[in-house]
Amino acid sequence: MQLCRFQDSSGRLHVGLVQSMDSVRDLSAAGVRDITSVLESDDLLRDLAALSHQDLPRQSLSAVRVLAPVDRQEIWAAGVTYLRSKTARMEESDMSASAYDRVYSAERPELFFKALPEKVVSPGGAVGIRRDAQWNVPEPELAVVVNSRQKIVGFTIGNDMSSRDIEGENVLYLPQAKIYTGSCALGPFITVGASEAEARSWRIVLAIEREGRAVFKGETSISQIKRSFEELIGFLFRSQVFPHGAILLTGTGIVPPDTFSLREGDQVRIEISGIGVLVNSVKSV
Ligand code: DO4
Ligand code: MG
Repeated sequence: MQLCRFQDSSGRLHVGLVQSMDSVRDLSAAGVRDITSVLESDDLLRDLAALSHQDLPRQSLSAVRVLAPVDRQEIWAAGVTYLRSKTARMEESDMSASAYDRVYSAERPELFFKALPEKVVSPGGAVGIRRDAQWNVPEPELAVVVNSRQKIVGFTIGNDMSSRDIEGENVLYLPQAKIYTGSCALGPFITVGASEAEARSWRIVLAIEREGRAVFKGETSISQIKRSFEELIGFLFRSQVFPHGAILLTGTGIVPPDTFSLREGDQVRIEISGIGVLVNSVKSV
């Protein structure tokens, strides 16, 4: 089952249950206020099954604007969870190489704050590349959706946009490399009811187009993530509460060659087999 947020032609916001690739049932017609209230349910699958049996209005997905599936959750990210990410970061920076090397095998993972819900870019929107950076890349990542009781309730697609030259210059610049206008996209749907083992069997594919031509394509398997999702979430919730839950991007395992940087007008397409496809254009910010 998949959940989404969407806006109708009059601008009203709805929560939807995706029925098929082209239609969605309007859960707002059954009184569902927001994504958070659904994810906070004591029995999410039971509630969604009951809602799916109600005669709720349907909308064609092509007739609505699908929004990032987040309303009140903080967005966080884990880093250096794939061997590929560790190697790339060690190559990008003399100064921070040992920090990346050590965090890959340390007990405590790298976790950083990424975005407020209102700053997240929706499917079809434009992600940002910083004007003061020369080396900008998308980071296609599985995003784990967690409720306030630390329960993993779903999975969506995340793009942890990053400025690698700023990050590589000094590890203390990481927040500037990672958190700026348009630096996080999420969507299109939250897949609920999948186990961690199932999510680990999914593949993630990144394709970047420039003026209609493919300029990069790469793929990996979620199974290459070194740490379990429970472990990452366990650290995120240590000494911290998330009253509305949280979304955790789980790190990237696809890194374009060092000669590649995004340009304004590029199109970034991220596909995760159990979720769908997140497409965004790129603009300078
Ligand atoms: O510390 C650098 C960021 C790592 C990251 O975002 C990733 O591995 O995905
Ligand atoms: Mg990342």
